[in-house]
Amino acid sequence: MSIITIKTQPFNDQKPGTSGLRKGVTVFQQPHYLENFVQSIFNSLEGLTGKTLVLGGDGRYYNREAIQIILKMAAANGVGRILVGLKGILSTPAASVMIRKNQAYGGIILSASHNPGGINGDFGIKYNISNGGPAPEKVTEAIFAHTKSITQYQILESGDINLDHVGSFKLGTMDVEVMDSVIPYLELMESLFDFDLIKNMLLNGDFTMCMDSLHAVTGPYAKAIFEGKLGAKTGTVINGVPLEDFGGGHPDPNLVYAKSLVDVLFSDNAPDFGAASDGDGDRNMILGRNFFVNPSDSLAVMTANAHLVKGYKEGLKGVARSMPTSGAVDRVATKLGINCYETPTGWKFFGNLLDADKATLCGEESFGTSSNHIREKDGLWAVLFWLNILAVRGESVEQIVKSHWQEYGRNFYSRHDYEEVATEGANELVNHVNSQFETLKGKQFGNYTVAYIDNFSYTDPVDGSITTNQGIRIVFTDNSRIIIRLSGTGTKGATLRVYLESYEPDVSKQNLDTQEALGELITIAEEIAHIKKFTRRDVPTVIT
Ligand code: G16
Repeated sequence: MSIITIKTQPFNDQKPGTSGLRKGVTVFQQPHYLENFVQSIFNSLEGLTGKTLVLGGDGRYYNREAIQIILKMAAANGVGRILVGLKGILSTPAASVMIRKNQAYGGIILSASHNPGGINGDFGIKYNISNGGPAPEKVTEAIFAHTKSITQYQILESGDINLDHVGSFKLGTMDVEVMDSVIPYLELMESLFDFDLIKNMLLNGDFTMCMDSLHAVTGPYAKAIFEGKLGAKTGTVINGVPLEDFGGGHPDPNLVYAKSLVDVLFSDNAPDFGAASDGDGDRNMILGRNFFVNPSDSLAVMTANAHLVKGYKEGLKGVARSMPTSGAVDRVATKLGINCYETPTGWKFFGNLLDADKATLCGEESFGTSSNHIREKDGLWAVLFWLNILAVRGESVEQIVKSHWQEYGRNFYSRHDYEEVATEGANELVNHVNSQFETLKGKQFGNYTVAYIDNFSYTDPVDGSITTNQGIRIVFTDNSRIIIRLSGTGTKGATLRVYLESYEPDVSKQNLDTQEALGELITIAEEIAHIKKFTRRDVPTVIT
């Protein structure tokens, strides 16, 4: 086996987005494309020689090929040991567990998360640092800088490693361990939640649930936890076999792409509880019988009930949410007397807060919630958190959320996505809104008056780093908000996200339909941003 050096030229489109580099599979399949990015990761890491890395992915098309390439490149770049997920499978939260448990130097996760897979779908790669979390911006910027000047990469000439069995191998001087990540993940979950109580609810009561893994990575983990350890009946986990193309579906747990689960939960004989997770297992959607829990509300309810959950009984140090996430959790934090931090979109911004013990729970409107147990968001963790609350309180999901609204008031909240619109139009829309920064303040729109308009920037309270241009906020005098930003995870054209929020303390008005309650704000957003004109769409692709 010898190390060979391959000459290459930079690609000009390897800037990581909100969460790693995401492109179409065919882009990654171009000669040298993956290799350039992987070598740039290695080039940007100091002191990598002899260290341990974690490697795996969400099982999508090109996962196995990419793993073999990365293994050979790691061996050629002096990595000491690599822990690889069995069959190449590693959910994003399990990768975080493996990095932390094995005190690895970092990890490479192959995933395009909720984006569709298959030969015509998307692929992605992200680097996680030694705390188990996504690389912060200074690391991704260093990787990007290397992609722009790369001239060669190193790779070991060798055969492939058998990923289908647990075992230890040698690749040059590097040790390769193929590991089943379900085991350490399950052990961590058992330490955080009252499995006996949940098991009792699943076995002895008339409680029923359905977990939809959308043919993505969580299938093996969900089966081991719910049908194995917790004794739920076979069939509780649906779409539990990971497929390279996610069965042709879109592995995004929301009301549109997980519609078949939503239909089950809104049918006559609906189970008490439903949940879904995404391509790489870090997102979650929570449903009750005939009831959808908005992710922003989910974070607030989890925060308010954390004292009932085994691993969080000692109390929370603080909470954090991304800027576009509703302020529902802020109200709970105020009552608990803890800090609530507001960060830009992207899980990487929570890492410092968690490391510094400033926050215990974090969450985002984009169906992500997690805690300080790892440094990624964690879909199945959120499902277990909810099950633990349900088992303690013995009430339905709907009762729990509605009593929460009664106590704290309801933050009506919705996100309108316009996916894959022309980039030019999306940029023009943003410029058009930016051009109104001087004129909008104080302007009245029906019942609403603009208090201020700005572009969100964030100063990290731990390391002082500053991140600017994180979304336009139009905030009204009653604290209602319209937020406009472009997604950093799409791969085709641009995806416009419009976030809408208003607060309703009056219990008699809390049962309104969300879109109805936000109707006036939706009209104002159109008036200010001319969404239809710039996107050339009459309606959003996805409404959450
Ligand atoms: C990623 C990030 C999240 C972010 C989401 C949406 O999630 O980790 O923090 O909220 O993308 O980002 P955007 O609005 O820029 O598309 P995932 O699950 O795709 O890794």
